[in-house]
Amino acid sequence: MMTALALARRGLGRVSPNPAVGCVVLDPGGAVAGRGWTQPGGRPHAETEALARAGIAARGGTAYVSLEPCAHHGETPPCADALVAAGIARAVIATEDPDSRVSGAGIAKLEEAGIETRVGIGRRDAERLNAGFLMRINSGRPLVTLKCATTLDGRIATHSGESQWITGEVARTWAHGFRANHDAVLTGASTVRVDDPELTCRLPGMGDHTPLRVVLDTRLTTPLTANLVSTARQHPTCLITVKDANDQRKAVFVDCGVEVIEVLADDGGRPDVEAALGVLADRGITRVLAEGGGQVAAALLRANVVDRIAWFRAPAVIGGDGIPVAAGFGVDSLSDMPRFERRWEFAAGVDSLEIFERLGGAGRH
Ligand code: AOF
Ligand code: ZN
Repeated sequence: MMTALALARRGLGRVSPNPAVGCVVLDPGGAVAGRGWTQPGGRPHAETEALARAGIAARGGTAYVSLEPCAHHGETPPCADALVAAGIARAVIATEDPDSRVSGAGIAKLEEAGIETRVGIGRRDAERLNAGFLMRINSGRPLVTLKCATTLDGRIATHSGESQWITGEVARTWAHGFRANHDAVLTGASTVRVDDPELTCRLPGMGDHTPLRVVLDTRLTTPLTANLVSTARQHPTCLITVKDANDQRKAVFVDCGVEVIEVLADDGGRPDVEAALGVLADRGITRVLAEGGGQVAAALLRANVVDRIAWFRAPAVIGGDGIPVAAGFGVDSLSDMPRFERRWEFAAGVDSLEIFERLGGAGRH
């Protein structure tokens, strides 16, 4: 199952709105006969791929699948039927698929066909891996990972706004890897103005892993000369602004290939982040990497939608006049603080990377 999960992970960022699933088929003697994972675009599914490789070796064998096989006729026939037809004797499944078209029906099909079926092996890891898919189905929004790159004292720039580069080359390479396994990357218009990021995945051979690029832009002030705008025809880009945006300004962006989406304003007059995430979920986005500045971080934290934090820290100190990682967001008492727990820590060259998960929140099942 750990192998199936590792295969599944390959799909993250490329399969939405589908889950990233992995499958390992063993022959009756227990040797690996076929491996598969959900393909870019979400199809073919993992099981079809693994069974195709296993061929007749699957007969009487075992299938390890990181998610309940589907039971519905989509563009491809149900994976549960494919496992039955291949003559699989035993199925080991990490967790159920909450999609209403599946939701237990895949397991039922296997059992009805006499396949010995076990569910729950590796459940926690499978749920963590597909937390984005599960979040979209269960809560109508994508999983949100906040990426920060700060000094030890949590600063992202000096008081004059100088921010490039606080963390080193290795940390930045990791950050490109994060882009690759997310469906969308989210930033704010002021970050676009100041840093002019491309928000692409520039890892060798992974140029086509660039996620949808999304800018929260209250007044449509993103410069037309910004890298994001000039590359919008190569990499899908959208601006999320508030309702009743200036039509002329909107048209200019649309002409550049940038999509403009209007959502309700929050009490500060900015695009409401929950509404923005809802719109992204409606478009099939399951995993969002937030790479903005202090305003976007504060808005997400205030709305309590930060599920994970990927925090790169450079061994350096700016001091109190530097710009903090999150602007104020109304924490008056410690009991109001969003709290996280540290899940992993890594050395990223000279910097450190810690991954946190919201306490009691996404990814903890
Ligand atoms: C599987 N194996 O590898 C994946 C599954 O639009 P369709 O027809 O591709 O169906 C999408 C649904 O199929 C998705 O919501 C989820 O329930 C399931 N995804 N199932 O057996 C896979 N990716
Ligand atoms: Zn399937």
